[in-house]
Amino acid sequence: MRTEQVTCPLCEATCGLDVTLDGDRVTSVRGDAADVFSAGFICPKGASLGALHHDPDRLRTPMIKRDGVWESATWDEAFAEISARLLPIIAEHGKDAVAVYAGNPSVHNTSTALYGRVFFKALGTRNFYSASTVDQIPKHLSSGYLFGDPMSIPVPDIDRTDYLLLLGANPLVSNGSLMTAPDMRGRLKAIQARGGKIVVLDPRRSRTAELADEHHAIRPGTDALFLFALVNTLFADDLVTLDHLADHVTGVEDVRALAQPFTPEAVEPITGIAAGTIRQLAHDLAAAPSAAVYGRIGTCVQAFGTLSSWLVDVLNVLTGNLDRPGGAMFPLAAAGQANAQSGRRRGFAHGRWRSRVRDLPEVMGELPVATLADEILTPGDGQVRALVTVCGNPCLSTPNSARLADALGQLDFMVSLDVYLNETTRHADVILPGPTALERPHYDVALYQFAVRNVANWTKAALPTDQPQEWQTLLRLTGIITGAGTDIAAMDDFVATQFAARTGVEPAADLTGPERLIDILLRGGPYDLTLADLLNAPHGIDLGPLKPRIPDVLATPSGRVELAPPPLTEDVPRLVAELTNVQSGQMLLIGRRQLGSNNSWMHNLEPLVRGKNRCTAQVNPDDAERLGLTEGGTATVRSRTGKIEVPVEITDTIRPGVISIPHGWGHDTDGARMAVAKAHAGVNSNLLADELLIDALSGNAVLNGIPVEVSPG
Ligand SMILES: Nc1nc2c(c(=O)[nH]1)N[C@H]1C(S)=C(S)[C@@H](COP(=O)(O)OP(=O)(O)OC[C@H]3O[C@@H](n4cnc5c(=O)[nH]c(N)nc54)[C@H](O)[C@@H]3O)O[C@H]1N2
Ligand SMILES: Nc1nc2c(c(=O)[nH]1)N[C@H]1C(S)=C(S)[C@@H](COP(=O)(O)OP(=O)(O)OC[C@H]3O[C@@H](n4cnc5c(=O)[nH]c(N)nc54)[C@H](O)[C@@H]3O)O[C@H]1N2
Ligand code: SF4
Ligand SMILES: [Mo]
Repeated sequence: MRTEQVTCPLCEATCGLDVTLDGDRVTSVRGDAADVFSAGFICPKGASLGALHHDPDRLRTPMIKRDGVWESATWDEAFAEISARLLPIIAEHGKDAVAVYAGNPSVHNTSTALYGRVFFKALGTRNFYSASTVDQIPKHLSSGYLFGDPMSIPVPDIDRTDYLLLLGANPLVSNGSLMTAPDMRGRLKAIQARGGKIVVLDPRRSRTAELADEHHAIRPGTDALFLFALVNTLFADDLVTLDHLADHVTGVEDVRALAQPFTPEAVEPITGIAAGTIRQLAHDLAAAPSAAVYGRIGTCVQAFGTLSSWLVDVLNVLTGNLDRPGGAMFPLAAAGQANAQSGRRRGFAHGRWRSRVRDLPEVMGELPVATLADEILTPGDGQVRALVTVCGNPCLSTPNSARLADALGQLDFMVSLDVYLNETTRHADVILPGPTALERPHYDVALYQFAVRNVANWTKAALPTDQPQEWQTLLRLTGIITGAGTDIAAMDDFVATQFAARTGVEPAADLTGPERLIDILLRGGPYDLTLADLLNAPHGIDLGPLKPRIPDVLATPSGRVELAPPPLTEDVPRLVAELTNVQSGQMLLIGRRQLGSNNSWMHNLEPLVRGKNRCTAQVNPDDAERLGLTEGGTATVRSRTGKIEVPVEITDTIRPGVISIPHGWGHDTDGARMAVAKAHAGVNSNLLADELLIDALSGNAVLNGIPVEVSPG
């Protein structure tokens, strides 16, 4: 029996776990009490890492589909198949004929986070898609223009703040997002214990709203109006205090002018938040010794996702809370912090190219996944004919998923790097599995860039594996595309040389793979750490609380926070038009996250699905009565794109006029191989999400506030 320390890669919280092994069997997974960041915290998903590792349905060998029948294959056979089928498509139709979809776990996986882009660069396709456009791309877009770098996303300094205003986030269930912070309950309760206040804006009384000091049930999709009314009040009541930011901000007067139409009275009937409440919140925010405004997925996956994301930081600036302890601050990770690299380009632009069919803008080199099906289904020059998915399940995660599934069925070729034969990978011709979290080293190169404390933690592989690591698979694929062949070591040396050139340090002679790259990033990073330092610290290294980083962090053309950048403010007239939109009483669909779910992919683990069916439609008692819905009965929910039947749960935790169905369910598809998930199938709420509803600025999908018709039966 032995116990290994493993950083959990499942969500953004980066908890340190103690994994106890008896030979190659996992006997227990517990929170690591000595972890410098998580101090013993664990959630049900982390506790299921053993079940995931031992899941008999998890793929352990490559799979090739021939004449519709899946066969286990060797790695060489799988790569030969890919070479034989992908290269002719590129030769005949060009690089853009191959699309990529990178899913959420690709960011949580050191191999794919570091080597994915090597492969994607080799592919050179403009048809790059990811889960970011059903998630946080609006926040990257607003940050790119405000601060000059789309990775410069301020996080609430939650451990020191006196006032936290949360919109569209439920960190007690999600464990935080764009805010890496294990044990949210502990951290939120600590705010209250030191006399601080938590306010939640959410159409549902979520767990976080239950704990908060105030909850206001906002109408879905109206956050930008609410936030603008706070801005309006700050100006009207002379509450704007830039303080230490005074010399570092431009555009304040432009914002004042733009905020004019959005009085609390004007937004009240649309947001459902009383004008008096809005005024009070603005005064509380301004009066708090320190405060942070934080918006997450509820504010992003809506029609005004970018404006909401922008206004969150406008409020942080206008109250003098940006970049100061207890406010919203810029982390400084030990490795790979994008906005700390030397020789950065100044300025940011999106829309450098546009999608072929719907003319949607590129943001950070990617196109909106809401238009992936269009690009596959619409004939003509530049049509997508092949797809590579990396850790993604877009058939459950993206809008109008029935149409996307149809589109995937029409591809000439599809490869999936994935660990399950599921709703998406069933459409593939080749599936390449990767090792589990216990069989690979890990360093959270992406999420530490959003941590509320600067920390660094390296995980050694707890168990050996005879499968290739995913970085090796990605380099093999790179070799196929570039013609460089099968010499992975040589390609890896080349990658390391490039990393070294960027950071100005020599690659270590005795390391390879992610170990070598992380070592380079650490040594070239702000704390002069080495991989050896982290290997000597299995519970992590605490690098202290966040420190102010303005002006150095700013990369805008002016070198200041550009508070009213035209590419964002050009969208304000669309929001002004909302002020006169007549409210129809239409039911609006929103989602909700659940402790035992991880988007779509952990429902094959018995410990996470046992108990009553969680895939229910929550409705308010008033709506239930009006619509004739009964507790435990069935509701038929229709939108422009589809129709689903789902069990009804009547609860006053949800605002009237709103119906909530969690996403990531719907595991009854033929051709998937996930026995437990199939027995707890639920329904796919993204059959109802309309791919035509997007945030105009970013192309991000609208997944909350979807107009639906609801009827019994
Ligand atoms: N309606 C609605 N839809 C939503 C959302 C919502 O709130 N409402 N949320 C959106 C958000 S925020 C996100 S991030 C997306 C997520 O969208 P996706 O990333 O497309 O979906 P996931 O469910 O995370 O699927 C992850 C896939 O990766 C595979 N996988 C897991 N671990 C590994 C690994 O180590 N290696 C490899 N190769 N594969 C692995 C799993 O088997 C699964 O196929 O969903 C979005 N969709
Ligand atoms: N257990 C669990 N944890 C997860 C995940 C998971 O699937 N399960 N997924 C992970 C991923 S990929 C992400 S991106 C994060 C997301 O992390 P969070 O953003 O904290 O996610 P949610 O729990 O979906 O919280 C969103 C909240 O927004 C509310 N909401 C919906 N529409 C609106 C609106 O228009 N306005 C406002 N103000 N609120 C609205 C919803 O009711 C919900 O309570 O969670 C991560 N953590
Ligand atoms: S909160 Fe996130 S990181 Fe922590 S154990 Fe749960 S899934 Fe893992
Ligand atoms: Mo996400």
